[in-house]
Amino acid sequence: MFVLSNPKRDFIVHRSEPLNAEPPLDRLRAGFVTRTEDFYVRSHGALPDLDAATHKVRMTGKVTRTLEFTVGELKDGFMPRTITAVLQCAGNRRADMQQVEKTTGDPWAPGAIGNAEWTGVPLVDVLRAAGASEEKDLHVAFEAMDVAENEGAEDGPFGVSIPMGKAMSGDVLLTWAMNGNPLKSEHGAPLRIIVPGYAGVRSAKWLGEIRVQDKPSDAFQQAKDYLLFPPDMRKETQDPARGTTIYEMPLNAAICEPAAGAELKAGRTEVRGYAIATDRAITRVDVSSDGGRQWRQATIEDHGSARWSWTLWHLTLDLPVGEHELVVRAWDAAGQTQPARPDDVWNFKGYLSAAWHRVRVTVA
Ligand SMILES: Nc1nc2c(c(=O)[nH]1)N[C@H]1C(S)=C(S)[C@@H](COP(=O)(O)O)O[C@H]1N2
Ligand SMILES: [Mo]
Repeated sequence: MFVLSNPKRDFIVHRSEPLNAEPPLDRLRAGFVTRTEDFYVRSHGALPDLDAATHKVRMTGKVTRTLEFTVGELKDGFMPRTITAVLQCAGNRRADMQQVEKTTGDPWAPGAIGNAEWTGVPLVDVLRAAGASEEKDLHVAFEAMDVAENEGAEDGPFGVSIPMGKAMSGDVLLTWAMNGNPLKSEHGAPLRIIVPGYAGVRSAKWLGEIRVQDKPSDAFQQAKDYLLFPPDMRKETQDPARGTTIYEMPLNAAICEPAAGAELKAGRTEVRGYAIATDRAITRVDVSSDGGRQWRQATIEDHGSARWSWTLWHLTLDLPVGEHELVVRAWDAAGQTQPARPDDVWNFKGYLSAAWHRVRVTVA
């Protein structure tokens, strides 16, 4: 891990070719909407160089009319919509899981997440224009223009799929803009899909083809990777039949400030972070300063009804001199909370790391 400047200044870089990097957590927590320059990047292969003026995306498969469109044609032909939604990597917070036992994948801190304003056209409108079959057991597959480096398998075009029911929801967007500006190339220009509530991997960047089909994508990312495995499974023995495809993301929360290892002055300390419950409201955020024995409730910041966004929270603590373990856990509208220890959810790919987040600080 080293720090590199362009295109993401002072990011924590897990890999530079292709860029895999996350922002420092105080910058992540700077606003309800994450600035594009503070938004993580997760890429499986080299950036494809696509010309927005001429690049065409095709819609094929179980449709009555095959469609082909540039971004310009999509903008001209359909009503745009803007949705504020979190995009979050299934490997967010993997570093915590790696303290239990090594996993595959990069050691993401809690920064592989961001909340952006995405502008595009609802996928459902384009599916209807193509006369797509809407049967519930169908899948909509996204094939991208980048060649993914696949661990333990041959390189191949990045590909994923989502169930038809989700594709028809109206909130899944064929997206050309992020935070009011055209998508940056590292975020999928000229056109990507945004699937609110699902793991980031389903939000394919650099779209090439959208296919309506009767089974999930057989691309590596869909069929072999991004599966949640039971704890006994190891890299050497992995059997995709025993894995569960990761679509919706679990309840999670993280402390963004103070930073892990911070040396603080005695007195008032502002603890700030995010929580997310994926299509449920966050009803309570508990913060402990003694490793999780006693808890206080943080103030939940109100940003109106933002169905697919995160929830920001803060709490002022008065910490005495000494070492402290700050802990956060969130509760959702179904009365669920997070597991206490990463041991409880460990899996060899290090996905869905959503145990209580712990940050050690020293007060002098
Ligand atoms: N074509 C393509 N789409 C992709 C990826 C990729 O490597 N190639 N990475 C996926 C993963 S795992 C995540 S978490 C998000 C990251 O999006 P971002 O880089 O815009 O933050 O994009 C997803 N879409
Ligand atoms: Mo991801």
